[in-house]
Amino acid sequence: MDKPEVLVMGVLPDWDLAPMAEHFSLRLVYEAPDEAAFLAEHAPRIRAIVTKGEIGASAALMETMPKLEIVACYGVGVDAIDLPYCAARGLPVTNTPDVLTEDVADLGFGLLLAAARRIPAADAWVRDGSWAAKGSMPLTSRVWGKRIGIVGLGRIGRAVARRAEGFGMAIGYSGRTPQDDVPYGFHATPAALAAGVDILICCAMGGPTTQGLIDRATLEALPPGAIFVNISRGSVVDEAALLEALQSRRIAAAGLDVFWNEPAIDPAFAALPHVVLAPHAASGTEETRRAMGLLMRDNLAAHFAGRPLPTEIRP
Ligand code: 8YV
Repeated sequence: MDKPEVLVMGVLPDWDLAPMAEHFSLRLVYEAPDEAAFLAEHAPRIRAIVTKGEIGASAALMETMPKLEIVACYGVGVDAIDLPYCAARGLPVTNTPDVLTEDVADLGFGLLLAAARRIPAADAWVRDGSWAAKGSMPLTSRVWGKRIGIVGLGRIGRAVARRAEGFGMAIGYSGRTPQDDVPYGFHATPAALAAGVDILICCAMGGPTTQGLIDRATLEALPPGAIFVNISRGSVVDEAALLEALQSRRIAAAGLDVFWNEPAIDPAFAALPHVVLAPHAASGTEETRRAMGLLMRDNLAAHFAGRPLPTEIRP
C-alpha cells in the first residue's frame, strides 16, 4: 500500500525526517523552487500537514487538499493555523505542549539578564579592547529582587514565575482570570499590571484573542526605566508603540525573541543597542527540539493507526 503523503511546511531535523520517511511520503515544500507549482502538484493527495508554530496553515492552503485528515504542529502555539476552518472540517490539530516549557522560560530569563546586565555589550567591551583602553563598562541594572509582571500565566508564564521566585522577585501577572493556586498578585489588564512593575514579560499565547494585548497604554503605564521581554508572539504587542518607547528610552532595555513579520523583522530593532534580539529560538535546544519532534511524530503515528491523539488541541 502507498505511504500516506505528508506535507512538511518548514525545515525539520534529519532525526525527524528519517523516521517519518519510513512511514510517509514526505513532500518538503520548503525545498521546492516553485512553491505554488509544488503545492498544485501534491495538494490533491496530501493527508497530513506538518507545520511549525510560526508557519501555521491557512484555510486557503487546506482548501486545496481534499484528502487532508490532520494538521500536526511542531510547536505549542497554533495561532497561525486556521482553527475555525479545521473545526468546521473536523480536522484534528495537534501541538507539542509541556516539552518546551522550561527551555522557553530559560530563554526568557536569559534575555532578561542579557538586556538588564547588557551582556552582549559586556562581551563587545572585552573583545574590542574597550576594557583595556577605557576601563570598566557603564553600570547596568539589577534583576534580582525587582518587581516582575507576567502577561499570561499559562505553562510558560508559570515556569518564568518559578525562575523569578529564585531571583527573589515580587511577582504579579495578568490574564483572563485570577488563578487561585498561586501566591502572585493578579491584575485584570496588562496596563494595570505594568503600572507596578520594573520588568514586564510577555508569555501569553498568540492568536485573535491576544492580538495587540500589550498596547500603547500598557507600554506607557510602565515606569520609566522598565525592561520588556517577549517570548510569546510578536502579534501580542503593538510593535510601533514598543519601538517608540525603546527609541525614546522610556523602556530602558528589551529582550525580544518574537516579532511581527518574522524573519523579515522591522530593521529599526537592529539599530537599538539596548535591545537583545533572538531569532524565535526559545525552544531551540537540541533536547527540546528532539522531544518536540518525537511528540509531533507520535501524534501523526497515532492518527494513522487510529489511536487517540496524545496532544490534540481542543478549540
Ligand atoms: C516554534 C514556537 O514552533 O512552540 C511554539 O509555539 O513558536 C516555537 O517552538 C519552533 O521554533 C519550531 O519552529
